[in-house]
Amino acid sequence: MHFAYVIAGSEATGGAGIQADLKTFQQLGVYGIGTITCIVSFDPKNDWAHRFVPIDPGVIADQFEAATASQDLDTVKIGMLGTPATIDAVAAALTSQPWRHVVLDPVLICKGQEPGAALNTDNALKAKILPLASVVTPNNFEARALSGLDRLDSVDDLAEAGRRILSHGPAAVVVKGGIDFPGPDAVDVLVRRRPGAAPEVEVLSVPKIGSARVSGAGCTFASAITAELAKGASVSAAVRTAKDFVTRGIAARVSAHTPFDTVWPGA
Ligand code: PXL
Repeated sequence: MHFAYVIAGSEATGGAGIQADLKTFQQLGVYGIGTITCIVSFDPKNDWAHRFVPIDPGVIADQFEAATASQDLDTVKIGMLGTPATIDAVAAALTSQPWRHVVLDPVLICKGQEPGAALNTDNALKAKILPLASVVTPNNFEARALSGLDRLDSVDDLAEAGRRILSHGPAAVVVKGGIDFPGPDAVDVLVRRRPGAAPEVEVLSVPKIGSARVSGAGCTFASAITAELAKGASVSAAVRTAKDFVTRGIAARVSAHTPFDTVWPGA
C-alpha cells in the first residue's frame, strides 16, 4: 500500500480543497490521510462569498501527530493554509521529520476572493513553506506573485517565472498557464533544477476545455502529482499523469449552484 498525505483546507461544497485531494488520492489508488488547516464555507446568501475559519494551531499539530504516528509518511501535499499562525504550525510540523516529496500548491487566493486580502500570509508562505517544498504548482496569478513578473503571456514567460521560483529552494516548479494564458491551449511548464546545469524546461500542452474556470482543478492537479510521487513515479511522469488526470476531470466537470462548475476526479 502506498500512502499519500495532505495538509489543506476543507471546502464545504466538496469541489475543492481537501475533499478534492482525498477523492484524487482514492482514484489514483493510494491511501489518503488528511490534516485540516481551515474551513471554507461559501455563503450562498451573499454571492457565495468566502467564509473562512482557521483551525487552532494546536489542533493542526495534533492531527499531524496522529497522521504521522499511524503510518510512515514520506510524501505530502500542502494546500490552503490561510493564516501566518497556520503557516508556522505547518512549517514546524514539516521540519520535524524528513520527506521524500513535499508538493506545495501555493494557494494565495481562492476563486472569487479579493486579491491582496492577506499579504502577510502570502509573505509567510513564501518565506517559511516554499523553501521546504520539492515541487510547487503555482497558477498564473500565484506565479506572478512568487516570481515578481508582471505578465505571463508566453511559454518563455512561464519558464522564466519557474526559474525565479526555483531560486527559493524547490527542486521543481510547474507553472500553470491556465485559462488566463493567451491562445487555445492549456499550457503548463515544468522547470526542474539540475546540478551544475541550467534548469530543464518541459512544456505540457493540451487544448483548453471551454473558457471558464473550474473549481478544484488546481487542488486535483497537485494531489494527483502527490499520489503519483507516493507510488514512486518520477517528477516528470507524475506531472504528465496529473495533467492527463485533471484534463479528464475538467472534461467531466460537475455543474453546481455555485458560480463555478467543479472538477470530477472520478472521471
Ligand atoms: O481552489 C483553491 C482552494 C483550496 N483550498 C480550499 C479552498 C479553495 C477555493 O475555494 O476553499 C479550502
